[in-house]
Amino acid sequence: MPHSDSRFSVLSEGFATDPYRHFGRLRQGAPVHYEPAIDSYFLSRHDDVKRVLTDHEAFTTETLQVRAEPVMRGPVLAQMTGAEHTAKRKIVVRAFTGAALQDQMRAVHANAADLLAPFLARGRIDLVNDFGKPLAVHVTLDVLGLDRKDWRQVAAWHSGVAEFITSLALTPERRRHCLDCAEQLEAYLVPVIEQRRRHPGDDLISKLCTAEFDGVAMSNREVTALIINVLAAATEPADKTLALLFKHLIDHPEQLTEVRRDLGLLPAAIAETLRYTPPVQLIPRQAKESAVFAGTAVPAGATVFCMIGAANRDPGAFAAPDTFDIHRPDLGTARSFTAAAQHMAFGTGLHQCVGAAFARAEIDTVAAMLLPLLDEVRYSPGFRYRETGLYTRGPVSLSLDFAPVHAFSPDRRPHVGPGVLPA
Ligand code: 2IO
Repeated sequence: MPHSDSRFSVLSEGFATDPYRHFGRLRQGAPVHYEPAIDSYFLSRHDDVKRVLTDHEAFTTETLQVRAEPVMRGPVLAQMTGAEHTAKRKIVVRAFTGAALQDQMRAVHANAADLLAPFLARGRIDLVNDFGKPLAVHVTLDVLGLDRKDWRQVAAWHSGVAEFITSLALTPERRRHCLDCAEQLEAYLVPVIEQRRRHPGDDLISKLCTAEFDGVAMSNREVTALIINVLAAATEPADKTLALLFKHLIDHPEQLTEVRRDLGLLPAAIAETLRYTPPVQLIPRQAKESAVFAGTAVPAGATVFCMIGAANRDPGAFAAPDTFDIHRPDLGTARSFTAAAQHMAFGTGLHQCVGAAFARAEIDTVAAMLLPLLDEVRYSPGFRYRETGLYTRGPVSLSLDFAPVHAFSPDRRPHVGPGVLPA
């Protein structure tokens, strides 16, 4: 029998307002929580989540055929296994590490400086809507090699795609809207793909177009799916992570002071932000055979959601898990952006995020530019903090006041934290 508490639902308003308040009770009282309305199981313990994500034979990504493929327009990396997965994953990893990463951080720095400039003399910025969201899209367009002038259109299509993959239930109207966005995005991408096949450049789309697997190039459909995969994965969590980092530092002024004094602490602050408030809260899997967790059986074929926010605050994995502490000894900062990470904000196992090193470098570069400029940073008067999202979760807005800056000339060189670039 599924363990379900009729009084509690992860689909309730109370849970949506503050899921963190409920995680302890879930881990202890209902570590395998069944949600009848969506016929899915929610796992909240660190051990159980780790088991599901590392045993990719027993817990497959087949559910992405219905949860992602309709808007990705084809299979994403996370759906692949074996030699195909290894080969295609390598293409994408290469595009996000080493020399490519160095070039990308120059673009991140330039984009951030451009977006920030108009707000500096005003002494007020909404870090989500004025800065983080447009920045995430600009950076992703640069990486892919798409035209920055199309950013508003691409951002709108991305919203539809993201809504589809991150909704636990969609009305037929919203579903149609999301599919329309995806179809228009695909129609926009296909001519670009065809052009890059003829005239490849250094961008990721060109690399995907020219790469061969078993001597055969990928079809337009395969390339499209991987482009939308990267678009969603690089855009959707970025503004959330940046805003959450600033929120936690503002809420812990002594840690903010320390990070300001030593920007080398940023990777630890980013890793702790990802542990404490992961922007991706849920990772779905499908049980191949029936499986038992904490004495409760999950049937074969069941959809299982790994609750990353709950696992990251499991006292069995982290001491004083509800405390934000960039110096926590059990964080393991150096490992936090690798397969050995103790927190699971990037997932873990075979399909662990390919963009982890990119994410770290992006947030590090941007935060290192913002911190010295946003002197006396604080919440704007009357600002009310609110988060939304059950799947991806982050601040709705983050309106900040700071000492106005009149002469702005950002350092031409991006700050680079230790270990971001290979020596
Ligand atoms: C895009 C939630 C944006 C991924 C997904 C269908 C596959 C995969 C993820 C992350 C972030 C998204 N899942 N990235 O959770 O590529």
